[in-house]
Amino acid sequence: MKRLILAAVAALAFTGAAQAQQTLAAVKARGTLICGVSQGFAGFSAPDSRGEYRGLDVDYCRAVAAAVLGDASKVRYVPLTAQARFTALQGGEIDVLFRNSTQTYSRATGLGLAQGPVNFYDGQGFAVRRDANVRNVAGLDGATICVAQGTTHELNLGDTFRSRNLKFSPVVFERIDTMYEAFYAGRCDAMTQDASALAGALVSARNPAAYMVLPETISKEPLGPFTRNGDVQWTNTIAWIHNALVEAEEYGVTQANAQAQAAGTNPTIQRLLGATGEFGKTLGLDNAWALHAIRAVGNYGEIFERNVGQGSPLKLARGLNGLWNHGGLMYAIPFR
Ligand SMILES: N[C@@H](CCC(=O)N[C@@H](CS)C(=O)NCC(=O)O)C(=O)O
Repeated sequence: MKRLILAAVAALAFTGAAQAQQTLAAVKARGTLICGVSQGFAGFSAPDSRGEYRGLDVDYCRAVAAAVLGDASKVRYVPLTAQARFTALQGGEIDVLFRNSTQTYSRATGLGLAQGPVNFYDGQGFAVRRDANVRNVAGLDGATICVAQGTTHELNLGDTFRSRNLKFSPVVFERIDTMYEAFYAGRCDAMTQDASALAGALVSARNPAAYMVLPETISKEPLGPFTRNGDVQWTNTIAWIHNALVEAEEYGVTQANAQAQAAGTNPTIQRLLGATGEFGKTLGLDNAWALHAIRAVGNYGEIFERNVGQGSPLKLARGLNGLWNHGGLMYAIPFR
């Protein structure tokens, strides 16, 4: 009997592992990538005036579709709240989550999910009304603070204020749009979230000049993709697409010149773009997968500048998101 039960458990575990391995094959068979994104904040993932999703996270979804399916437009976007995002991935509703999600120990070890490489180094910030004359976090002592449920921010807020002996009253929201409305209506003295998300929110406020983001951040928020545990091939695919976008920036391969560079003579660039070697085969992709991705969305620097940098209303500086040889943390693993 015991042996039977053990065999059944082993069979179940095997089925689970086999299922977990199937995302790449499932995406190819379906012909569409199902990408989990936010419900909408400017710069990362938000529908534009024509209803088309745009942003840094969206460009990653498009890069994956281009690399895997050869067509960046073959993406179905699933907008998810902070609360719902990980269950949607666990339950197989989405193939990958690109939703300003912070990588942490408990998310890595407790959720049955795999964390991909960091594609945006962020930190938790605070937005206040300019006329409130608050200039730093200490100035928020006794403040009412709007915060989103199911985020790293709830915990960071409590930890920071307690350890600095500051008092605060949290007002917790499940939906981000209701949080913004509450803040703009003056129901809280400050609203807290990732500094990038605050910048994105304020550009679409009715009167952006009335608000400011405090220069101080209180946490590390390494944002990146999540996939299901046990699907090494798919997790690798997502990781190497990010790597390719960063490597492309380092080697000066751009959306405009990628095709010409593939026919050039630099051996690193030729391997990256699939002109030599068989780096597509080991991932289960077309040899020109990185070329497809870069032609669709550009290199990491182009993605950054277009969506959140100088080419966008957010105008965020590269900072930690610069290349490693320009003082940042973006460092691609070599294509060897
Ligand atoms: N990076 C943080 C926060 C991510 C997050 O969900 N932020 C909220 C606001 S603080 C958001 O962007 N919501 C957008 C939405 O719900 O569409 C995390 O992973 O917990």
